[in-house]
Amino acid sequence: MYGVVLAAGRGTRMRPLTDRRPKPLLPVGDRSLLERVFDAARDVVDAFVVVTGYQGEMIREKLGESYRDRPIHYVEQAEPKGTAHAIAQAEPVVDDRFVVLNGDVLVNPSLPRALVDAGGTAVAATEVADPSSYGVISTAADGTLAEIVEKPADPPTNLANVGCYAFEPDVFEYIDRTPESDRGEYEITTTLELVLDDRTVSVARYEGTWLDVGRPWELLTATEAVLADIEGQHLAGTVEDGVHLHGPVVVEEDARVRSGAYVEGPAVIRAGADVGPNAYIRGSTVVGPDAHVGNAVEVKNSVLMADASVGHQSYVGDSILGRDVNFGAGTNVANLRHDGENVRLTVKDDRVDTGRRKLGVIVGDGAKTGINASLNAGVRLGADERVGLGEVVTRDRVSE
Ligand code: TTP
Repeated sequence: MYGVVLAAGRGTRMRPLTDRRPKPLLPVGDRSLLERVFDAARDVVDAFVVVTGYQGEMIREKLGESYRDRPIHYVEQAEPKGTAHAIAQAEPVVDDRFVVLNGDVLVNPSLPRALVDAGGTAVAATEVADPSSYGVISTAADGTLAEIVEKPADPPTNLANVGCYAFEPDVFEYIDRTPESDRGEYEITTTLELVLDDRTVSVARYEGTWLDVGRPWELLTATEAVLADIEGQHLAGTVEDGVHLHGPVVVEEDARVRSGAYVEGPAVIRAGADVGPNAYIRGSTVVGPDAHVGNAVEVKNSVLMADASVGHQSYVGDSILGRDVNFGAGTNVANLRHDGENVRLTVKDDRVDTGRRKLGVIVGDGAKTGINASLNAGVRLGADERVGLGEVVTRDRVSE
């Protein structure tokens, strides 16, 4: 069976982290989101079809021709005209029943399995506390799909559409007949309405992890979820005498944790990273490949991508630092508002409640701060942005 993975979106809500990479290549723990989607589907899938678009060449370069013995076919969606349009690009490759997964979700292998077992055309559904921001699924008396209503004010059920499906090859004929939606996209949920006119659609119930990684803080949530599954300590790199390791900690090959460092897991120090001396790393933190955390730096619940560097006597909390970010000595991140309210972040021009009391900064690749810079909670810095020495940054610096 083929697994079609949708990876063509622009990822605008994730900016600035998606300025220089497609969203599915964002790192979650020790591998990319896309590789985690592959891992979830690998049991039921013989080969993958990846629909690429925005910065698709990076995906081809990074993943190559196969993933853990499963061949990868790439197809191109020239414009992100919607999920149905994306799936249509797979038509030349797939010739049998297939599953569809988004390239930006964190799910367990039981999800693709449930779709396969459901038979025929199937949509995955999971119970959520507040379904009003999702596509909400109603079922008929026999448990098959009755209707999907997008973001209803008064949700008829608690079942959210996970956005993962199984299709018969005739879905391509239905996609051909799918009209444009109000927001100008060809959406697979509209296609499903056409299928429903002719036959039943199964609802595959799913109860495991389902994290849609669409906005910056959701990358922290996904990282927390993945790191929570680490058991024990795995120390392939160098851990100098006088380092204190507590809880689940991974130190990959060629990484070095210097004397006096105090690491409270879950934490992953990736290959080639250099931490300390006397650094304090608190969970859930990933210090990316070849990243550097200097003397007397505290990093808490944060993601440092490859080659990021945090200079001595800095504090980084609940933050994401892109590739090659450089924080000058004494850079301090605020991650809590004085009024104790949730931190808000700008997502596509809207100020959005992140649901987090603690959130620091989101920093695009290559950005740099001078010594003693102060960055307020919920600030985004664009790729290559420069913050001067001693500067206080209270507003986003991202060109939209
Ligand atoms: P979205 O998250 O709706 O879109 P996006 O990834 O472009 O992000 P944003 O809204 O922030 O710009 O897409 C859901 C999934 O479908 C995601 O995995 C990307 C994929 N997709 C395509 O492959 N092609 C498309 O035309 C669209 C709209 C989405």
